[in-house]
Amino acid sequence: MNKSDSFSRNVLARGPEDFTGLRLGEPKDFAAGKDGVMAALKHSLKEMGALRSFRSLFKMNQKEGFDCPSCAWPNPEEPSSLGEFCENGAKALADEATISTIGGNFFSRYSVEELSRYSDYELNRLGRLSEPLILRPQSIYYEPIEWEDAFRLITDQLKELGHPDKAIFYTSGRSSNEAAFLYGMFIRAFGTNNMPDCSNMCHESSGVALSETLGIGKGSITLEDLYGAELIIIAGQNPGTNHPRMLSALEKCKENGGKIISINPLEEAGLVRFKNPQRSKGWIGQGSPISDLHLPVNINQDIPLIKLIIKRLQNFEKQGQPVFDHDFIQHKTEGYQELMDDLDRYSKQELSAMSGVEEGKVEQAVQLIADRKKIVICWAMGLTQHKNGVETIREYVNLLLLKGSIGKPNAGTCPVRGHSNVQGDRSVGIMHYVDKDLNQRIEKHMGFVPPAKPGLDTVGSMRAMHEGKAKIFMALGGNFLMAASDTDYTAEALQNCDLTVQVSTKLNRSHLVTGKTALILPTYGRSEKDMTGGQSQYVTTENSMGRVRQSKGILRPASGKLKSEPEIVSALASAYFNGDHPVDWDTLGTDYDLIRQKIDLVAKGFENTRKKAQGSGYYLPNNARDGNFEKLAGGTAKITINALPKHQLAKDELMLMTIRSHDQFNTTIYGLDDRYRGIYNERRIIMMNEADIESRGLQSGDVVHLSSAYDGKIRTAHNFIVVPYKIPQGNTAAYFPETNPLVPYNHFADRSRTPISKSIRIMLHRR
Ligand SMILES: Nc1nc2c(c(=O)[nH]1)N[C@H]1C(S)=C(S)[C@@H](COP(=O)(O)OP(=O)(O)OC[C@H]3O[C@@H](n4cnc5c(=O)[nH]c(N)nc54)[C@H](O)[C@@H]3O)O[C@H]1N2
Ligand SMILES: Nc1nc2c(c(=O)[nH]1)N[C@H]1C(S)=C(S)[C@@H](COP(=O)(O)OP(=O)(O)OC[C@H]3O[C@@H](n4cnc5c(=O)[nH]c(N)nc54)[C@H](O)[C@@H]3O)O[C@H]1N2
Ligand code: SF4
Ligand SMILES: [Mo]
Repeated sequence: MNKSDSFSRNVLARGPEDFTGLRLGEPKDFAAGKDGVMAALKHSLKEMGALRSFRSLFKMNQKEGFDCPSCAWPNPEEPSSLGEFCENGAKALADEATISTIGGNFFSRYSVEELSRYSDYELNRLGRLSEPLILRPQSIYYEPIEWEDAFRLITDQLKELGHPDKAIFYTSGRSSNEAAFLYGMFIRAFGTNNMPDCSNMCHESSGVALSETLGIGKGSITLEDLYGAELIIIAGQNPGTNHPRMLSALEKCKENGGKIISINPLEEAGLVRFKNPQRSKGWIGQGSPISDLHLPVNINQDIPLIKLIIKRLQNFEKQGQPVFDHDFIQHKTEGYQELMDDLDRYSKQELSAMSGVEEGKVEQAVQLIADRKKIVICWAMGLTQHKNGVETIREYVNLLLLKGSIGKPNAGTCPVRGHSNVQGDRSVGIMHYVDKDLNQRIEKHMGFVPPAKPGLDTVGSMRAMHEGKAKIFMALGGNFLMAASDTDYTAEALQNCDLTVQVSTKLNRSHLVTGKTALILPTYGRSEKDMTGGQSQYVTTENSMGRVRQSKGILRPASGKLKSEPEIVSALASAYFNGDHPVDWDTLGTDYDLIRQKIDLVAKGFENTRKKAQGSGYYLPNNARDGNFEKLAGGTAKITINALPKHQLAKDELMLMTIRSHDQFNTTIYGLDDRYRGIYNERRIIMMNEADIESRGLQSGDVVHLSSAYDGKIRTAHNFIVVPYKIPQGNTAAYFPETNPLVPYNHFADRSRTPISKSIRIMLHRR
């Protein structure tokens, strides 16, 4: 059986016989509460049993415990002893700490071809990977391999490559600072900057926009800033599902008199009301209202909406009622007058029609903004994954700068990060671009000269593999095949490689669509006790707000044959250099304190991490938080001019955003329900406005194929059930990763190169 045949037949063309039994209910108008606690318990008990569940859940996000492996939301200064986790944190833990395992025995019975027929949900359910495995060139069965042999095989192939740039090293954002640092150092010592990471598909647009305008690619606020904000705007983010404990912070803000505006094509349950399970009233009462105002913007029409809001604010100014912070604008920014002049080019009617938000609601938003000075803007993938993701974020930053809401308490930027340590991985050196200062510090403190040529990001890597220019792909975590755009293209790219290596905890489709030879190197999860080098080790992570903290697993590892990520990377480096390198890889890999010492010297802002990461940890420096823009040209923050989006939808086209259900973590599918949206037991659905369903002669429950047409190429995702949903006309939503085959590999955000996963032009075809 040809490995590539099995892929296209089994994954991309799932038929109606694969439907799992859709049930529709009413979308919820609150998040969490009793149902959330029950769902958390159900997953925990099923996967881990009672003892393991209770031991681990109450150590998660506690000072002496381990960091939740799910999202990057920060912990409060004093975590609650009642538990500092949410339903989806509990699911992530249960998923990682499951007692089911699969190893050589299992893989001798199921070929790669047979496993390819499993859905992503079924693959994940098989359990934890328990030993290193190899898929040899002529075989369709994975078989066990000794660790040393695996390292030798990788080393031999790396040496035969001819040029270091023919290798690609991906990172997903779950790796610790220690693992990511060692990995980044090994890759540079090997000789390339080909370090795509999940950020490229995620918050890269935020990084680019914020660096340009405020001089730092991270958010500026702390968790406590949210409590006292006068106004929080939540745009393009679904915190009830993806950052559930954020709702506790929003609840506090409301209790302190703050207001909340949500900007989103969907009215997500978590943004309506929150029943806080840490409080008794969260169990029995109505819960706390969250949003004061919801603006149902059309997909990717945030720029016209914000321009309209700024234009109306400008009106107050023209009438002699100042609503902007002129002192701040004058001393700390540049570009004000240009922006004001530029606004004259647009009519209110035009902006209003594009945004799709009714006038009365825009007026209410304008009033809330005009009257307040301490404003926070939070956002996630709804802003970043568009062709104009960078501009969209810059437009929101304009609003903050005009209001002087940067560099003071209770105000600022809050790009809410995805993976639990995606921000830390960047801070310690996972990046495809070259930072000259970092390179100098590497040379000084690590004793080798890192490459000066920029490397490949995610879309660049896909292309290089597809064109046969890169032949080895290694991944520290993640599921590159299903996360990246254009699934078919990415599959072909990976299959072009001579060797693919995945350091993983659970089986996923990237293990089944591989290079000629494939390796699976199984590793610990965050919750597991790490006794590398015979001593109890801990790692550190950086949360979404830039605080570095220790994380120490407590559970018995899934198998005795696992290695920690730092040990895997150092053993690989040691096998590769065989003693002939200035870095003592072996010693580093077995004593994480030594890695932390190197991080302090090499990564910017880290300092005495060994001591300072204890307890609630320490904040890395942040110029935007301090209101210091000295390092930007002219020493000022930048107010920018951003063009309106241009989509030119053809007559029959609709706009599609690919989003997460409540029962998944990225490509890991925990279950088949999207409880808050009232969609149960099926993932292959498309949410549509009733009028769009009707005008196409369709009905709820009909099955359609989705296709996108870019540059003359038609891409299709088969068999999706039509679900009527409250979404603005012309807009649709479906789940990622099932819809990734529709996202063209060569369409991505300007400058950040993030795939356009939230604004894909599609057509529907009856089955
Ligand atoms: N449980 C769970 N937690 C997670 C994850 C997970 O998969 N599961 N993933 C993690 C990761 S890596 C990330 S990056 C984050 C993702 O967190 P989110 O960004 O919240 O995740 P998405 O489901 O992609 O949701 C995007 C939201 O943006 C809205 N939206 C889409 N397009 C637009 C637009 O053009 N304008 C506006 N204003 N809104 C828009 C959608 O309706 C949706 O509510 O979550 C992290 N946390
Ligand atoms: N269409 C569309 N595409 C998207 C998105 C979207 O919204 N729409 N979102 C994008 C975003 S924001 C992101 S961040 C990417 C996510 O892209 P990735 O980070 O590549 O994907 P994940 O699904 O998070 O990776 C899951 C796998 O990681 C492994 N894993 C889990 N924990 C660990 C660990 O502790 N160590 C190691 N070594 N491995 C571990 C498991 O084997 C698991 O199967 O997807 C992107 N793709
Ligand atoms: S909010 Fe995020 S980090 Fe906190 S427990 Fe939930 S999933 Fe984990
Ligand atoms: Mo992400």
